[in-house]
Amino acid sequence: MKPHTTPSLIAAAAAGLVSSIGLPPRAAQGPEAPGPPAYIRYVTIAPGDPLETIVAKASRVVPSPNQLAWQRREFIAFAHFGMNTFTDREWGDGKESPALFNPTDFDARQWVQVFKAAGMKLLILTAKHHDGFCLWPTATTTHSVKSSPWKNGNGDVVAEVARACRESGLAFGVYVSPWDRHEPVYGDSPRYDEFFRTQLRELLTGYGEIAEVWFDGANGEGPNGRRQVYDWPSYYRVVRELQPEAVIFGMAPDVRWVGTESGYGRETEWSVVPLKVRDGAALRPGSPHPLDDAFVPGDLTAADLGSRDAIRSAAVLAWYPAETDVSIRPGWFYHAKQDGQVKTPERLVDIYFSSVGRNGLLLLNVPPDTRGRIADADVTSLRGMRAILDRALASPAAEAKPPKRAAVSGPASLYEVPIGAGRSFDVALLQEDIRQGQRVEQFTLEVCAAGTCREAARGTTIGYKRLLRFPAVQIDPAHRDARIRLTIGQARGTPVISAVSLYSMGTNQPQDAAPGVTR
Ligand code: FUL
Repeated sequence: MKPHTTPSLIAAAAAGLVSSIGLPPRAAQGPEAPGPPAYIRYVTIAPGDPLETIVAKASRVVPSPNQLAWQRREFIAFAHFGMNTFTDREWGDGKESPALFNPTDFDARQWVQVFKAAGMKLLILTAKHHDGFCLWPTATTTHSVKSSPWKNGNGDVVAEVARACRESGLAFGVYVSPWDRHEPVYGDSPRYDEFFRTQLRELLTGYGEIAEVWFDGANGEGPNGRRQVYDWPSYYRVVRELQPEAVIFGMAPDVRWVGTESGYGRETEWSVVPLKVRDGAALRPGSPHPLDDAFVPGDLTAADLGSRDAIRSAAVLAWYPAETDVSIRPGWFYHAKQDGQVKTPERLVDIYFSSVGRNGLLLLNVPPDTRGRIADADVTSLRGMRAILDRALASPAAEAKPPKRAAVSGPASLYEVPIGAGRSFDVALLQEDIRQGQRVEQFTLEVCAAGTCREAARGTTIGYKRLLRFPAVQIDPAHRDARIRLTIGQARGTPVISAVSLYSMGTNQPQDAAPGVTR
């Protein structure tokens, strides 16, 4: 990507909105500064900025309050439910009769109980998938639950799921597919934009608080053979106005797709990444959503999104963290023939370590069946996953939140945490205080006892949370001085570590970081 600066950015700089090093104004600059840090969602890179300046700028980018609240949810649920559940398909063509939608034993409370017990904090429902069938009685089309036999056309799936979430303290979000294979005005751009904004307004005003709006990038042909040109900024404006605390996933600048649908994030996962901006579009430094008018979706599938090499030629660096979506089954929708292919508890735990444990959020899809309930096989797997995690995380062999910094020299920092004599462990949990930015580029974990230290694991990024599994370490009961030592070998400025904990998972777990192997 070639460096470029938009004319509006130059105007903003001239107006004093952007400081000379490309930072929006901020009350407190240093990581140790008193008081809550003002947030810097993005920085601009001037042509010719040396790498050290770019790295220093990157170190100051932090999440917005909405992004921080989103990140802290860690593990969230996706429910693909709709016309495809009844046609046994993954993508409908929009020609399905609403008469097919007829769950026999719909129970949103059962979904929510299952998700809550699994430790999930938010549920995103496919209010409309690409086939255009709406799970709420919208006024925009007759292609909805209103025309179905379910509850004689008086049902509202969105309302029932939203209510069940609210009753049990789960946050609620909606997937609304912009691609609509049923709607005749799709492809007729201004008319469809208005149609879609109206659907958004219905969803964002009628169902209480919406924590996440999921915008998929699929953009195929509609029933008239035309492809819609979406007016994204106008969609964002509706969300910002009606649900100011929501984050927008996907085709928007709040939360990015991790780049795969496998459930596995990158071992080196940066939340500060280059963002493409539209030439001539305004960045709005004073706004809570400064990137909305300028955002251009980029390729998120690359192996490296945020390293020094990746940020070297950026024009804008933004806080743009990863959401890792994966289905518990091969398909996104329920298919009875996949009942035997539900991911095992062990596989789900491995996915958890490779998503939440790699600075991402895990969005796990668990599709309700034709009854309108979560099937037994999925319930059993989720229970098993939770049991493994609870057992492992119940009693730390060491824990410090935050750990004491034992030394700082240049970018290298040292933290030490005492380990109980006789304890054993094979998992480490590390966290950076991302309110101060994401800074760690390389770290080593050593176990020190009786005057010697030995490496247990090493890695690159930490970010909000890093989980590492390694061969078990047993501390001799006589070694009362045992401690874990975290050395930050390379960082973007002074890192701020907020947690170091050690746990024991036990037998045969996959390894993330064998000693001596750089991850
Ligand atoms: C994709 C869609 O096309 C799939 O059907 C599914 O909804 C997935 C989460 O996003 O792009």
